[in-house]
Amino acid sequence: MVKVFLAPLSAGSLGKSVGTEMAPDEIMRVLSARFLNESGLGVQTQEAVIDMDPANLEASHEAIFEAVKGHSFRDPLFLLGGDHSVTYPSFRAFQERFPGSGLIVFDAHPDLQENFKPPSHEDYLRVLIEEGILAPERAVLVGVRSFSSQEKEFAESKKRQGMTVLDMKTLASDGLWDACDLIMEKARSWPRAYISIDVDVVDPSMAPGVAYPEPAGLTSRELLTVLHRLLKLPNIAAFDIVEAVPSKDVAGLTVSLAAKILHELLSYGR
Ligand SMILES: [Mn+2]
Repeated sequence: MVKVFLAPLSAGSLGKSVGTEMAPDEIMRVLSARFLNESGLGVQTQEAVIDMDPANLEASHEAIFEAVKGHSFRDPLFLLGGDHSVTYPSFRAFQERFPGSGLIVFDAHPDLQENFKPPSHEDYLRVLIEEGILAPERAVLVGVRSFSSQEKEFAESKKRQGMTVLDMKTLASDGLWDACDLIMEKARSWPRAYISIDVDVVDPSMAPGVAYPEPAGLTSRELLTVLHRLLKLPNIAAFDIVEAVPSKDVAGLTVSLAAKILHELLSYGR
């Protein structure tokens, strides 16, 4: 049995991803009806619901921090959000467990807005970097295609310090295979890698149930191709899947994509 942590949280979304608290249950419901994944494996899961307080973001983050800190890591961490702010406490606990680790984020947006407290889904990545929890040279952003000017400025300054930004334009012109090579070369130098997937990295035609649909993203197959390749890394120890909003979904496409992604990730190391 592989443990899957559920963090039904939308309090970190500044009122914009309301409904994402419904995603973990929906994703697990769809997952339970699936047969084998594309590697021919059917992996049994056990849910571990993390107690969220919708009125208290800091307390919710603390609960996620404690849950991740208490994880055995005999299997990787699998965490379902919830809005993207869940990655803040989760990576913080991960970093305490495996110092010097890196974070690979798939997202249409960089989540690098001005730091305000407590960290939200618009600035969690900036907070991780500014608080020194994540060194810029161990941050990799993949699939981004919409920046505010403030985010652009921050990203450029962190790129000079080693942050990797494989934006959608670069992915499309240089190809996914080159991008994978680059990510894997970086990740191999870290003790452990954490992969965070905001489902809005996928094109809204295939993942419409998100707070900020951003056109011209990865296809669902392209995302899976990259993930299948990254799963060959020996040192991945955590995955999260965030920002699906079931109430905005069309024909269950986004939830079923999130469930399929999780299904593929569950075979890591097996
Ligand atoms: Mn995000």
